[in-house]
Amino acid sequence: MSGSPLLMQRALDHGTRVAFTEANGHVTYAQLLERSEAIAATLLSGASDLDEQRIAFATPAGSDYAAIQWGIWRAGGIAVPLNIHATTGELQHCTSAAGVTILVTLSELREQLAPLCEAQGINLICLDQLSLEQRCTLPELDLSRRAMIIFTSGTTSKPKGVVTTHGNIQAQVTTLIDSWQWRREDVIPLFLPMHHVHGIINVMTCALWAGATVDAYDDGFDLPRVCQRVSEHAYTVFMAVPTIYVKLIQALEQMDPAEKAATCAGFAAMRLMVSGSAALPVTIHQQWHQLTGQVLLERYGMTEIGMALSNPYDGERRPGCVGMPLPGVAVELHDEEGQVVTAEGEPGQIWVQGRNVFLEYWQNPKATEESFTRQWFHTGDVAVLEDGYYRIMGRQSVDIIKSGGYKLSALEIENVLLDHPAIAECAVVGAEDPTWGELVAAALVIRHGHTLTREALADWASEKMSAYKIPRKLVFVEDLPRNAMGKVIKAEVAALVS
Ligand code: MLC
Ligand code: AMP
Repeated sequence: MSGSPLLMQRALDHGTRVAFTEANGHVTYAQLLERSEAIAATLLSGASDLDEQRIAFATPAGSDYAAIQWGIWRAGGIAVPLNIHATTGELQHCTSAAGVTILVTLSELREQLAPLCEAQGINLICLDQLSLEQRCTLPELDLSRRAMIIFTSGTTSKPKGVVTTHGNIQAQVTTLIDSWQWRREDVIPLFLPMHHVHGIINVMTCALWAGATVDAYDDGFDLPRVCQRVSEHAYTVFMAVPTIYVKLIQALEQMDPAEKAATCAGFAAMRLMVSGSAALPVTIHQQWHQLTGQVLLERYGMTEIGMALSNPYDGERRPGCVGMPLPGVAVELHDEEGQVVTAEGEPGQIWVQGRNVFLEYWQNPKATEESFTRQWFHTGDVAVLEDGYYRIMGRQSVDIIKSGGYKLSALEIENVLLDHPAIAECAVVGAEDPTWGELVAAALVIRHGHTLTREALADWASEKMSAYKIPRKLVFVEDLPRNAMGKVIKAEVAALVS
C-alpha cells in the first residue's frame, strides 16, 4: 500500500469493519480496498500511471461511489464526481471543461450518459461489467498530486472546476476528525448529494478515515426512512443542511405522539449533530434544541477550502454564529481596501489560508489569480467577529444564491432563461424563504405578443437545468429597474419579487 493516499492505507487497519450499510447488505473496508484495486487496474489498462487524467463518475451515494473514487485515486487519476440529477447540458459543461477521458457509472445510468460520451469521445465504463479479479502494480502518489475536481457556481455564468490535491483533502479531513472527535464506532447517514464537499468530505471521507460506518441513501434525502432509522437509534452522528432541519421539524410536528417521542429520543441520543452549507436561522437552532435536546453545531465552509470555521465540540455552540477557525486553518477579515479588520464588531470579507485551501480553478489561471492575495483565498463571504465567535453576515455578490444548501449562479440561470422565446429580458435574485433559505426568483420582461406562465416556464426549464435552479417565484415587469449606467439594480429586483 505504499504510495497510496493515507486514507487507503488506514483502510487496511479497518479491515473487516463495515464501511457501508446499504439496501443490499454491507461492505467492509477490505472489500472496498479490493474493489478499488480492480477498478484502478481497469482504468490503467496496462499503463503505469493515469498521470492526473480526469476520470468522471456518476453514481449515487454508497460503496460503489467510494470504490470508484478510490480506484481513480489509486490509479493516479483526478476524480470528477458528477451530479446524477444534472441535465445533459450541465454534464456536458463539466466533462468538456475538465477534459474527461473516461466516465465510470452503473448500468442503469448507461443509456442516459451514452450520447454525451459518444459526442465527446469519452470511454464509458459500467462498474457492473468489470472483472473484480484484475490486479496490477499501482503508481506511487504524493500529497501534491491533484485528486479531485468539483464544479461550483460563482459569479461567472458557468460553474468552475475546483481542484484539490490529496494533501488538501487530507488537511480538510483531519482537522474535522480531531475537532469533532470522529471515532471508529460512529455511524452516520449519507443522504446528501455526492458532487459537493458536504457529502463527499464531511460525511463520507471523514467517516472512512475514522473507520466508521456510512449508512448510504442511494436516492438522496428520504425523510420517512431517516426518521425510522433515527428512532431505531441507528446513528451516532448526523450532518445536514438547514433546509433538512426545517423539513425534519415540520415532520416531527405532524407525527403522532409515540412516533414523535421515539424519533426525538433517537436524535437526542446522538453524540453530534452538525448544520452547515447555509445559514442556520436562530429560530431553527432553538426549535431543534426544544424538540430533541440537541445543540446543533454550526460550521462554515466552501468547496474551495473545505471547512474553515466551527463552533466547538466541547464548549458553547452559539446560535447564529459559526464559531472560530479550525486547527490548521488561518482566517482573517478584510475591508474593501484589502486591509485586515482586527476590531470586533466590524465586518470584513473572510480570507482563508492553510493546507486545506484548494490548488486552483481547473485551467483558469485568471480566476485563480483573482481569488488570491498572496496565499490568502478570498471567500466572497462577509463576517463579523463577536466575543470571539465569527458570525456570517452574507455574501459580497448578489449574483450568488444559496437554495437548499446548493450554491447557484444568478447569471447562469439568467443565461438559460434568455433562451426562452417569450423572454426578452430577465434578472434573477435569491428571495428569502423559511424552508429553502433562498428561493430562486426572477423578474421577467415578456416579448410583445407572447405569454408565459410559471408552470410552462418550469416545464421548459426542467430540460435545461437541475430542479433546484428553476425559478420558483416570478414577477412580470414592463422594464427591469436600472441605474443611470443601465445596470440592473438587483436590490430593487429583490424587493419586487419578495
Ligand atoms: C427542490 N425543490 C425546490 C428546491 N429544490 N423548491 C425550491 N427551491 C429549491 N432549491 C422542489 C422540487 O422541485 C420538488 O417539488 C420538491 O421540492 C421536492 O424535491 P426534492 O429534490 O425531492 O427535495 P428534497 O429531496 O426534499 O431536497 C431537499 C434537500 C436537497 C435539502 C434534501 O436540496 C439537498 O440535498 N440539499 C443539499 C445540498 C448540499 O449538499 N449542499 C452542500 C454544498 S457544499 P415538487 O413540486 O415536485 O414537489 C457547501 C460547502 C459547505 O455548501 O459549507 O458545506
Ligand atoms: P459552496 O460553494 O457550494 O461550497 O458553498 C459555500 C458557501 O456556502 C459559502 O461561501 C457560504 O456562502 C455558504 N455557507 C456555508 N456554510 C455556511 C454557514 N454556516 N452559514 C452561512 N453560509 C454558509
